Parts: sequence; C-alpha cells; structure tokens
Amino acid sequence: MTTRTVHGACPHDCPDTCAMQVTVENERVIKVQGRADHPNTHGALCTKVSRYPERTYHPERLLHPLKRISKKTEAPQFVRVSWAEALADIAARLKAISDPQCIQPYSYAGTMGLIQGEAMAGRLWNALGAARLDRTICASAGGAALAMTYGHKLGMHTRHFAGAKLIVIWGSNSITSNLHFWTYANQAKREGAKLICIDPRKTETADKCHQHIAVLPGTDGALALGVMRELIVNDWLDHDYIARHVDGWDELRGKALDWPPERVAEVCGISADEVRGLARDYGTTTPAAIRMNYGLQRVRGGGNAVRLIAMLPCLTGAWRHPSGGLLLSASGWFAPYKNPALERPDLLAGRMPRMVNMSTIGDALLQADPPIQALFVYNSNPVAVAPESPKVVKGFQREDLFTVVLEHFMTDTADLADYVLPATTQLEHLDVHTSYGHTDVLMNQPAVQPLGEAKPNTQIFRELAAALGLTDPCFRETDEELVAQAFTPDIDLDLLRTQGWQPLPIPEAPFADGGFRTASGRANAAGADFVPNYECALTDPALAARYPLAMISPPARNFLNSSFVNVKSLRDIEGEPLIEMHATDAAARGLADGALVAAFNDRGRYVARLKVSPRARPGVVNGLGVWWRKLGVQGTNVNEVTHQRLTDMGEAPAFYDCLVEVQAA
Ligand SMILES: Nc1nc2c(c(=O)[nH]1)N[C@H]1C(S)=C(S)[C@@H](COP(=O)(O)OP(=O)(O)OC[C@H]3O[C@@H](n4cnc5c(=O)[nH]c(N)nc54)[C@H](O)[C@@H]3O)O[C@H]1N2
Ligand SMILES: Nc1nc2c(c(=O)[nH]1)N[C@H]1C(S)=C(S)[C@@H](COP(=O)(O)OP(=O)(O)OC[C@H]3O[C@@H](n4cnc5c(=O)[nH]c(N)nc54)[C@H](O)[C@@H]3O)O[C@H]1N2
Ligand code: SF4
Ligand SMILES: [Mo]
Repeated sequence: MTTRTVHGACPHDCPDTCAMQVTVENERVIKVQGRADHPNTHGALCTKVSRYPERTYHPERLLHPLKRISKKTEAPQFVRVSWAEALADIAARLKAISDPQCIQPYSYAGTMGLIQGEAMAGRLWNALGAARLDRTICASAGGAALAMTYGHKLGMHTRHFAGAKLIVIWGSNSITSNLHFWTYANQAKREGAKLICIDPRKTETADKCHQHIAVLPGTDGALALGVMRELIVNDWLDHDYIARHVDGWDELRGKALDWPPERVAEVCGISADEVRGLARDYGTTTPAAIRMNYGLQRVRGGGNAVRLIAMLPCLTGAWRHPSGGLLLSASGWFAPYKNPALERPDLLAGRMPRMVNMSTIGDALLQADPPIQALFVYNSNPVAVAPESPKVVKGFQREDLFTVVLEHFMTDTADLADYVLPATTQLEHLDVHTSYGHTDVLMNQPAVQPLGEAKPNTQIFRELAAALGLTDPCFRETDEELVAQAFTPDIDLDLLRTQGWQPLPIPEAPFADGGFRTASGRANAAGADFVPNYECALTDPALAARYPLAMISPPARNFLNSSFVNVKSLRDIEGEPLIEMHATDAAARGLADGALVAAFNDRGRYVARLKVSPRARPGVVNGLGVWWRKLGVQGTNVNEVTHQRLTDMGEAPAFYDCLVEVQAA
C-alpha cells in the first residue's frame, strides 16, 4: 500500500478559499482535510468539502463524452461517443456559424481557479471573436459599489475581526457561507465583543449573535442612512478622518438627516429603538468592524446599500484600527499581482464582440438578435441558478440552439445539452487561486489521474482549438505553462509549490490614513441613496396586494449554490426543499407545518415543504438553497419565481427582491 499527501486548495465559490491536505492511498483519494498550518483554514474544512471524495467518486460522475439523441423537450437521452467524434462534430458545428458573436460562452465560479476558469477558454473565445459574457450573477452590484466608494474591492484582514469590540454581521450567514470568518468572530465574542446580525432571516449565525435585527429585504440602505443620522445628531463622527479622507460628505449628510429613526423603522420593518441602539453601539465602540456578505446586494438597490454601509467606517474613523473597518470582498488586493494577458485579450485583434449578461440568459436565449446559435457552458449550472428559470429552460429547449456542457455530473443544464463533456475535479487537475475573503494566493496540485476519460477544462479547450484549426502556439501551452503566466513575478511559484500558499503584503490597517484606491485617494460618498425594491409595497402596492410575501432564497448550509445537491449524504442533511414561514403568516393562510405548498407569482410556481419557523419574520418567506430542479419537488426550484430585472449598479440579478403568495400545493 502506498500513501501520500498532496497540497490542494478548495476550488469553490466561497470567501474562505481553504488550503486542503489530500490523502491518496493506492492512487485513490481517501481523505480531504483542512491544513492546520494555513492561518485562515486552521485545520478545518466545511462539512460539504470534507465529502469531496464522495463527490469525486460518485457513481454518477460523468466519465466519457455523451451525445444527445432525444428532442430537447423530451426526457433526456444520450449515447456515449469518443472524444474524437465529439470534438470533430462540435468543431464542424461551430465552423458553420458565420457570425462568431452568435457563439456564447457561459461560465462562472464552479471552480474559482485561474487556470481551469478562463485561462484557456478565454483564449479560444478571444481568437474566435465569440460573444463576451458579463459575469454578474453573484457579486457585481456590491463590487461596483465598492469600486465607486473605495476604488476597488478592498477590505480589512479577516483575521483582525478577532480583535474587534463590535462586529456587525450584515447580510451574511457566516456560519453557513463564511465559516472561517466565524472562527475569528467567535474569538472576539469570547473576549467580550458584541455581535449584531442584520438579516431578514433568523439564521444560525443570528442565533449566536447578541442581537438580531430582522430588516425587511432590500431596506439596508435606509437603515444605513438612519445610523448616519444618529451619528450626526449625537456627534459620533470622526471629523478629522472625514475632512481628510471623504469626498461628498456634505451631500450625503443632507440626505441622512432626512432619516429619523421612526421613518427608518417603518421602511425596514423594525423598531426605532433598534435603529438608535445600532447607531449607539456603532458610534461609541472602538474598534468596530462590519462583515458584509453578498446577501444584501441581491436586491434592486443593492449597490447603493453597499455604498451607504461602506461609508460608515469612514464616518467614525473605524479604519484607523486594524480591527476596525469593513470587509465585503478582498479580491481587489490581488489585482496588481494578476497577469491581464493570461487570457490573451490581444487575440481579439481590435474586435469588440457583443456582451451578453449572464443574469438575463433566459431573455438572451429567447430574444437576442442575431440569435445565440451555440452555447458553451462550463463551471456553472444556469438552468438551476439563473433567475426566472421558466424562461431559461425555454431558451435551452430551443431545437436550433447547439449546446455543449462541460461538467462533472448530469445537472439540470447538462440534461439540455447536445454534447456533455466530462471534466476533471480539483483532485485531478492543477490550478492556482486567489481569494475574496483573505489575501493569500494558493496552489492546487493534482492528487490523482483524471477519472475515466475526464479531461481538465483547459485540455478540452486546447483540443477544441486544434479541431478548429487554430494554430497560435498559446493553444499548446500546458497547465504548468499557464500557471507560470498567471501572476506577476512577485508571486513566488516555488513557494506555492512547496508551501501551497503565499500571503500578499497588505498593511495591517490598510486605510488608517486614507489612501483609498479612488482617483482622489478619498472615499467617495457622492450620489449614494436608498433605492427600494422593485417588488415591495413602497414601489408597487398593487403587486404587493396580490403577492404579499417577500421571498428570499439564501444558501442552504450543505450545498454550495447548486453544487453538492446530488451528494446523497449532504442532501440527506438538508432533507427536502423547504419554505420557512412565520406562524402568523401560516395561520392567516390556514397552512400547517409540513404541508406541501407552492410559492407562486406571475412568473412561476415553486413547490416545497412548509416549515413554520421563527427563522422567518412576518411578511418574509425563506426558500433555502438552489436545489437541482430534477431533485426538487415536481421538477421546480426557487428560481421559478425570481425575476430578471437588474440591480441599480453592476447589472446583477435581484434574487431577493421577489414577491410571492403561498398556498397548499
Ligand atoms: N454553505 C454555503 N456556503 C456558501 C454558498 C452556499 O451556497 N452555501 N455560496 C457561496 C457564494 S456563491 C457566495 S456569493 C458567498 C456569499 O453568499 P451570500 O449569498 O451572501 O450568502 P450568505 O452569507 O449566506 O448571506 C446571505 C444572507 O443575507 C440575508 N439576506 C437576504 N436578503 C437580505 C437583505 O435584503 N438584507 C440583509 N441585511 N440580509 C439579507 C440572507 O437571509 C442570508 O442569511 O457564500 C458562499 N458560501
Ligand atoms: N435564487 C437564488 N439563485 C442564486 C443564488 C441565490 O442565493 N438565490 N445565488 C447566486 C450566486 S451567489 C451564484 S455565485 C450563482 C452560482 O451559480 P454557479 O456558478 O452555476 O454555481 P454552481 O451551482 O455551484 O454550479 C457550478 C457547476 O460547475 C461545475 N464545476 C465545478 N468545477 C468544475 C470544473 O472544474 N470544470 C467544469 N467543467 N465544471 C465544474 C459543478 O459541477 C457545478 O455543476 O448562483 C446564483 N443563484
Ligand atoms: S467551501 Fe469554503 S469553507 Fe468549505 S472548504 Fe471550501 S473554502 Fe473552505
Ligand atoms: Mo456567489
């Protein structure tokens, strides 16, 4: 028996980007653990990724190319084909498309690796002049807001939350989706810090905080303005910091004064004392730190909400302390170390193909002019995760659409493909990673050979480029050669190979003396304001009368977006698709706990089990997790009811800006 351990990195779309230790016995991975010596991982992975061997050696893993033989509207049927046949046919289909802009890539963060992400794929699309993809589905409202406010997606060190005296966890279920931050928050709590959670749902994180403020979805901007007003009238402001490091304060100050606690309370569905108390805690505690996550920006006004909240540490001067400030994303810290030429934008040779927004793929597939003729999906499961799935499904069912899906499993999206190509997992390929929750670069070494006939994404795109007759030498570069081009020379690849990670040199208190990355170097408050939801009583009372319940659909703890839904041991923990509802709302509808119910609106109908639960506040229902439609009830998931309207900034989806009614199914 031979046993060895290999250094890995978790590839998932999660702020923690853990360093993994992979144990291989007789060329089979038997264990995946968190590395004890990596500071942010501190020896532990989450439950779902601890099950990586179960996912990788799953009996339903895709191990060879498949070609569709049924109609798109019929039950999916595929036959096994060789790689040579699949690639030759796919290349022929692509060559027959005269306008390359009608070829549409669709990818997201199934792996966050720089190499298995866009390194080789981007080269192919650039060389072909294929349509570009605006990758907005998750973070672009908040990202645009941070860029406008601080100049980039920048924030405090996650480890310094341990030293805070007040932590406001705002729009984040950290125990579910940012577990390693929670370790630091817990440490602060043990040392006497107060923890406040702001979330419509009473999450497992809210349970562990000292206070939970259950705002209505999409009202955080109003709350932030209300906190500002209290900071002003009680003079809890750092006038020196504002004068030296903030632009646009006079304008914002004027707006904030219009938000007395009673007005905020009414809009947010909370009490005026909750507003006053939050402002008092925030204005009078040092150091005070805010951990936002992307939950609160999945609403129409999400960008403005992030802008307003991001101003708070500038107004109190919280940035002066390493354990004060704010973190939504740290990904901007990596920007100076990344090589922008990795995906070879020069291959576009001056062309500027059309850009399609991934968040409105339903409409794009049905309405784009000229129509999308070929669709290439990798690292994503849009049929499950994109908003308003009835339209997404209809778009994917077009018989004249040629769809290729690179996957590990027969997802809802793969079910609608013409070709399904088997891809390797993180245990089988090389990659390098940055993070959006900490500031270390990581390397992932392949632990075992690819399973079956699976190939890394890079290899699939290499072979497709060859089948298309593309001769640029960049299409022959190996993954090792791609890694060598991923970063500037400041990243020490030898250190990544031996240790597995390298921290970036970020100052302990990065904005203690200003130095934001905006053009002026100052934080920018100009123009930020409260923007209400599309779907709420404030903006559309007629709609709110027909569909009186706001529905949010935050992550389920044991899934990662739609990944892991097919891993039985994890699905067994989640049980079945659930809609959480407050007892008063259930009683008003005569609905009993455990009933099969449908949440519906003009767009669609999502069927799930009702859980009458104090985790839901009155007026808001929680549809947890992005289930695979085919593993849900009656082939539905929560995106049956979400809409495709975009946020105020960043053109992102407003998943949590959604009105429904619920009745027995
Ligand atoms: N286990 C697990 N971990 C994950 C994921 C997962 O699916 N499962 N997803 C990963 C991904 S893709 C991302 S982007 C990250 C972050 O993912 P996020 O989507 O930010 O997820 P959460 O941190 O769970 O935060 C969402 C929280 O925001 C709350 N919320 C919803 N609407 C509002 C609102 O209007 N205002 C406020 N204040 N709160 C609101 C929700 O109830 C929920 O508790 O997490 C990653 N980590
Ligand atoms: N209603 C609602 N919808 C949501 C959300 C929500 O909170 N509510 N969250 C949104 C958010 S934050 C996000 S980020 C998106 C996420 O949406 P996606 O990025 O689509 O994420 P996943 O659902 O995890 O699907 C990723 C797929 O990539 C595949 N994959 C993983 N690694 C590889 C690889 O190396 N090669 C190939 N070829 N495939 C691979 C996995 O098997 C998986 O099927 O969903 C969004 N959708
Ligand atoms: S999903 Fe997040 S917490 Fe889990 S192992 Fe990956 S990086 Fe760590
Ligand atoms: Mo995300």
